[in-house]
Amino acid sequence: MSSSPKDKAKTPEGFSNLKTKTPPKNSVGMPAIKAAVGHAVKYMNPADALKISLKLNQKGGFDCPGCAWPDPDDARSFLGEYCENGIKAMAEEAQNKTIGAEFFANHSVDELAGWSDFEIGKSGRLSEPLFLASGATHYQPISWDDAFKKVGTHLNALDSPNDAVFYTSGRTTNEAAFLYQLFVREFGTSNLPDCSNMCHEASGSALSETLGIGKGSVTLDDLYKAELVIVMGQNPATNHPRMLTALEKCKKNGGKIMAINPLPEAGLVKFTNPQNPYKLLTGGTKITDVFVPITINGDVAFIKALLIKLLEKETIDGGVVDEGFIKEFTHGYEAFVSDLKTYNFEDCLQASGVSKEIFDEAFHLILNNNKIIICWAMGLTQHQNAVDNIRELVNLLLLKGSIGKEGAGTCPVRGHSNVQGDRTVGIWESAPQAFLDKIEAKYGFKPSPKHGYSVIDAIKAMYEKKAKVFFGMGGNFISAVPDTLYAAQALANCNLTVHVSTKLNRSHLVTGKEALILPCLGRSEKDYQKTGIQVQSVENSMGIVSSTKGVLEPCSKKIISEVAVVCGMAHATLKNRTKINWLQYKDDYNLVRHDIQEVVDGFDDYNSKLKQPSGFYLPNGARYRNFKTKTGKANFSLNRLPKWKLKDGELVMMTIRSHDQFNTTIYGLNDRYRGIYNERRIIFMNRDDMATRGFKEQQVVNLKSEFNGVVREAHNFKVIGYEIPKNCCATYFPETNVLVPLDSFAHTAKTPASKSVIIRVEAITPERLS
Ligand SMILES: Nc1nc2c(c(=O)[nH]1)N[C@H]1C(S)=C(S)[C@@H](COP(=O)(O)OP(=O)(O)OC[C@H]3O[C@@H](n4cnc5c(=O)[nH]c(N)nc54)[C@H](O)[C@@H]3O)O[C@H]1N2
Ligand SMILES: Nc1nc2c(c(=O)[nH]1)N[C@H]1C(S)=C(S)[C@@H](COP(=O)(O)OP(=O)(O)OC[C@H]3O[C@@H](n4cnc5c(=O)[nH]c(N)nc54)[C@H](O)[C@@H]3O)O[C@H]1N2
Ligand SMILES: [Mo]
Repeated sequence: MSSSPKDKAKTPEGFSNLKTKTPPKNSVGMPAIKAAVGHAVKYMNPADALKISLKLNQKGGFDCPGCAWPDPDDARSFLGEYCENGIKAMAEEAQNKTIGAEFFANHSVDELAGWSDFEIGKSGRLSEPLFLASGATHYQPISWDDAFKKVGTHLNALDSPNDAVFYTSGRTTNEAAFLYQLFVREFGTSNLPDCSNMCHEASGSALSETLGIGKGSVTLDDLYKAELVIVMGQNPATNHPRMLTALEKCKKNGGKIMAINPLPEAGLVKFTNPQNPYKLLTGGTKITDVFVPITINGDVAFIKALLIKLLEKETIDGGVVDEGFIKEFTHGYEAFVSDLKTYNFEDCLQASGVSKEIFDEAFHLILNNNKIIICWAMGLTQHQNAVDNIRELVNLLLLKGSIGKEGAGTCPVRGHSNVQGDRTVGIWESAPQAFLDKIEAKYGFKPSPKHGYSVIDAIKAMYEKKAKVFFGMGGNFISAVPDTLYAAQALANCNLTVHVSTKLNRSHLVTGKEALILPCLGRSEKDYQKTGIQVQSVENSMGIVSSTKGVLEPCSKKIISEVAVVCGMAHATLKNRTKINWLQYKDDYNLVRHDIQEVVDGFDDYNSKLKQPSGFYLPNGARYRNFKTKTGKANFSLNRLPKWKLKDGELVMMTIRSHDQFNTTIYGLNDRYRGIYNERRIIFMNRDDMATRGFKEQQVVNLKSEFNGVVREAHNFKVIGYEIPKNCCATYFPETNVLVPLDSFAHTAKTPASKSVIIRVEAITPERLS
């Protein structure tokens, strides 16, 4: 009997062979080089590995499919603008193994679902299109033509175009993303959920409302020139390693760094630049001047405490706030000040979990510096009050006049390498009407003005059988989304699930009645088309658009580009209903860019500007104090302290990344910077919280979350005593996504609150273990 969708969606509950060490204080350095080389040698052909490391993030090379951190505009170091996790990302994509018909004949879907995510990922690159027929146990090869026909038949059989969901992960290039959303809109729906919904959506909401642009305002150069950089809710040594080079440069120029994080993450403490041989020998740079060990979701409280003290000081001594800036460029200051007066400093400090001593150090750094940048990532965006988190940090910057000038501003550090670009070119379930009007003017069809499903809405719609076809452009939906078991049923309710992918993942195994895997080229591979090898483009975290061109031969002759997938699917689905000559685009991507230029602001002379070696900056009003908000000014906002309270025995859990994973892709089983080896099913706990519960180191426990009366469980985790504030704990994503309630999400943005999941931890009795 075949296992249920829920069983297939869960990560296997067995243990590996856990070893622990004291977490190191230093990051990167020699161990990082060793780890990177180890991965490259193990999974890639040596010649490919060399080609890749010379071209990664180089001008005229290809953009690393790892994170979205920008490359320097000027000189780029030899060895590539490279980092350990960039090399791991490449080793993952440019694997020397491929899987196709034979592999899938040998392994049933059920069997593969029993493999760990690590084993699934290491099976190899997908090398041909595959089809899972209704009731079948194994995927079988299918031709591209038949695959496109299948998609078209299913889509055209729907009662309404709104019964299909078109997901996007953030690796898709501008060209593929633009065509994809164009197809979806011509097909007739706005159902374009994307990984951003689970990632920086709260940043986009908060920044658009307060500063008039959903992106950050700073450039790399600003980071070098800042007097103070605050890194909040972010673990750069693992997730954006090249950011540490920028922080090091900032420090060299006299800047200070403050980190606000429940965990003393290794890279925040000390960093050894892998490109600096002297530093490799002498042991690195101390990065953080003040480390603030905040309680999970204590950020609004902490910033409020700072704001209260800054205004007190202003009243006594003056000269603290930037009056000129506030008067000329902001709106809502008086309301903000009177609202702040309703809060008490001690209450806020207590809610933040920070000691008065550390608060004072942080306060003085902010008081004494006026060029401040705040960087943040998932530690701020994945809470119910995520939008408040970001609006409150904007309040702090506005008060100090720290926006729209050199060395100051907002820096939401994006995740996927082109997640920002995808949104810019139209992957947006609630795209502004002005954008839709431009599509209508250019192509002559009227895009649906109705907002489509975000990720959470899409899951519900599939669960309720309102949506019946799921199409994923990249990503690993079932493992990335909250509430894994509910989502599994949602996908299983579909008539067809389709994934455009480079690698096998769990989403291919938790299917609708029928399923397709459409294998595509990765960033590192040459994209041969009729007019020659194609160049594509991406936008990084700081709004720079640059070209990317693969250097390796494709891993199989039967895989095609994402652009070609969209063109083939659009042609087969829309037939003579279309107003667009779909097949022309895949022959020449210049045509796609030509269209983007006409529809999206900021892309004038796209094709020629893309030839500039460092790419080009998109317009950014906030960078120049041109705030395109409803009031025409930068808006102060009023934010509340979070309301949730722990009951006796409960802990608040954040689901985070280990050092050896890229989201749901598991590179390996270690988390070197936290001293964890060979295991992912662990829970980091404060030692006092362990003692209260009578837990020993490596005790095996089950985790339970209860939300609105529904209990969710995750089994078999080993307890690790760790330097984490009391009442807080941490586990790895995606193993604990089963515990994240679908209905616990950020107001306005709908980002799942996967950094504040309230749980209980229960010891497993020895009898149950055996
Ligand atoms: N190698 C690698 N690189 C990646 C990724 C990857 O998985 N692997 N993923 C990419 C993607 S898509 C993204 S979005 C980014 C993610 O980059 P990060 O946001 O750095 O990733 P997380 O592991 O989720 O780490 C969240 C951090 O926030 C802290 N934190 C949690 N809750 C709170 C809180 O309430 N307040 C504060 N102040 N801090 C908190 C955690 O301790 C942790 O250090 O990285 C991108 N780059
Ligand atoms: N609990 C919890 N859940 C989370 C998070 C968390 O912190 N905690 N983080 C959230 C965040 S920030 C994000 S961004 C999402 C990530 O969600 P997703 O973007 O959906 O997940 P990924 O793991 O990045 O997707 C990996 C898959 O993408 C495919 N892939 C890789 N490269 C390419 C390519 O070039 N083209 C195509 N077509 N496919 C490719 C491969 O098949 C691979 O298996 O997860 C979210 N989920
Ligand atoms: Mo992300």
